[in-house]
This record gives sequence, C-alpha cells and structure tokens, in this order.
Amino acid sequence: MCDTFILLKYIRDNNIKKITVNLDIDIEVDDEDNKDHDIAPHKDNYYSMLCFKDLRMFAPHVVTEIYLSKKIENPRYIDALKYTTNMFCKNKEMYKYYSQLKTAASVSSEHIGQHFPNLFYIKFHKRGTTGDAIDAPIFIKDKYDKGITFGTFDLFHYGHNNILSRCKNFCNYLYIGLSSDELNERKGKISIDKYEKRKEVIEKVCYGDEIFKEESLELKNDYVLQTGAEILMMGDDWLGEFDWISCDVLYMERTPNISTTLLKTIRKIMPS
Ligand code: C2G
Repeated sequence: MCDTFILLKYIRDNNIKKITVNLDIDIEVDDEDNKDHDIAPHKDNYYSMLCFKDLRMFAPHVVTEIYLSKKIENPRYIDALKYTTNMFCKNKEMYKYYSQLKTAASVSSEHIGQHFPNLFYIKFHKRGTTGDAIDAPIFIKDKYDKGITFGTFDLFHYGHNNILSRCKNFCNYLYIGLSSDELNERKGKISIDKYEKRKEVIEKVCYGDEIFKEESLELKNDYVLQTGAEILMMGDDWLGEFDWISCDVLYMERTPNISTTLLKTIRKIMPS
C-alpha cells in the first residue's frame, strides 16, 4: 500500500466502516457491497475528496475519524478536515503542525466558527509507522479492551475530568496510575491534596475501573505489562515522551486555560 493516504471511519447502517483514500491513486473500501456505490474508486484526487464530501452529505456527522499518513499540503484536502470529528496524526511533527494550524485558525477572524477536528498523535506499537499500520483494525472495529493513563490529578479540575472521560471512551477497562506523594516530591511538584484525597476524588468521577499507585516514572512500562494495557493515553504536554512504551500510545490535546498550577496561584492570591 502506498504510504500516502487518509483513513476515514464512518457509520452506515449502524455499522462502523472504513475507507482508505489513497491520495495518489484511488479509494479502497473495506467491504464488497460498498465498492460500486457512492464511494467507487476514482483516478483523480479531487474526485476522491468529492466522494468524501458526498458521503458527508448523505449522512451528516457520521465521519468520525480520519487518520493521516502525511501532512496535507493541498488546500483541496484541507477541506476534508472540516468533515470529521477526530483526526489522528502519524508522528509528533505532524501533530505539532496541525496543532499550530488549529491555534492560528482559532484566533483568526477569517476562521471564526470554523470546525477543526480533535487532534491526536498515535504511536502504534510494533506495527511501525508506515502505511501498513493503519490496516490494523484498532480504531476501526471496537474500542481497545484495556487502557491506562497516569497523572497527579492534584486540585482536580475540569481538564482532568475531560481527559479521563476521553480515555474511557477509547477503552472498555481503564487503569489510572495515580502518582504517589513521594513521586511528586521527587519531581519537585509537591501536591496540595495528598494521595488518599486525590484517589477519593478520582473514584467519585467514576471513569477509572482500577486506580493504582504510580511510584516511579521509570516503571511505566512495567505497569503497562502488569495490567495488560493495550493503549497508554496522555495529554499532549507529554507529546512523544512515552513512544518507547510497549503498547500503543495516544496523545491528546490538553484542555486549554486550566491547570493545577493556575489553581495553586489563585489559592496563593486568594487564600480561603
Ligand atoms: N491535563 C489535561 N488538561 C489540562 C490539565 C491536565 O488534559 N488542562 C492532563 C495532562 O496532560 C495529563 C493528565 O491530565 O495527561 C494529568 O495531569 P497532571 O495531574 O498534571 O499529571 P502529570 O504531572 O502530567 O502526570 O506519569 C505521569 C505523572 O504521573 C504525572
């Protein structure tokens, strides 16, 4: 398979389907009965993208995921970004590129109200990062079975809530590695809320199926192996940091304008 393609995941007849749009040549569809329908292969790139738009018109909001193997340079393809919910990038450089594009779009009056998909960088374990990787059925059929995430979750806020709920969306069973007070001290980030209090709060939000103590950053891979997690999920402040871990790793956008640091500052200025 060519290394330059877009993968779309969409829903039709209550079933999740996928289309691979090869940017250079044609379109491949994952099932026989769709082949001669509205997404038949075209030689021309432009028509390939038209097919994508047609699909969106037939059933709005059904194109849920797009996976890019290559940065889109052609403005005609950039249009495709308007028609999807989640966009997965193949490497962190591509992620940074689209992240900047998104930030620029959000502040430019020209782009007010313009939709831009949620961005992700996914590092596939073992499957490499070439075009073949996307043929693995991970995002296509189901959620991952077991997922894992880590954090301090001090002064729990809606940014934490967001990431945990999104992590839970990607897996059936979510492990949360909650950093120990000793680990925080070693990192020079003494938490206001101590371990038991932080754990209690996380239990209340109910996204995690199992919470355990993270004693060391270096043990991440051991935790992954012990739990059998197939995907590690983190915010993009950790972009690329855990690519070495032996499971798929997904980085997602942080919630803007909120952080524990900000809350600590507010507490200092306005002690209760
Ligand atoms: N986060 C977010 N949006 C925010 C703030 C945080 O999405 N506005 C995410 C972070 O990216 C992280 C998770 O919430 O994935 C937990 O953040 P922290 O509590 O700050 O924990 P952190 O110090 O990043 O993790 O092995 C990692 C360690 O346990 C520390």
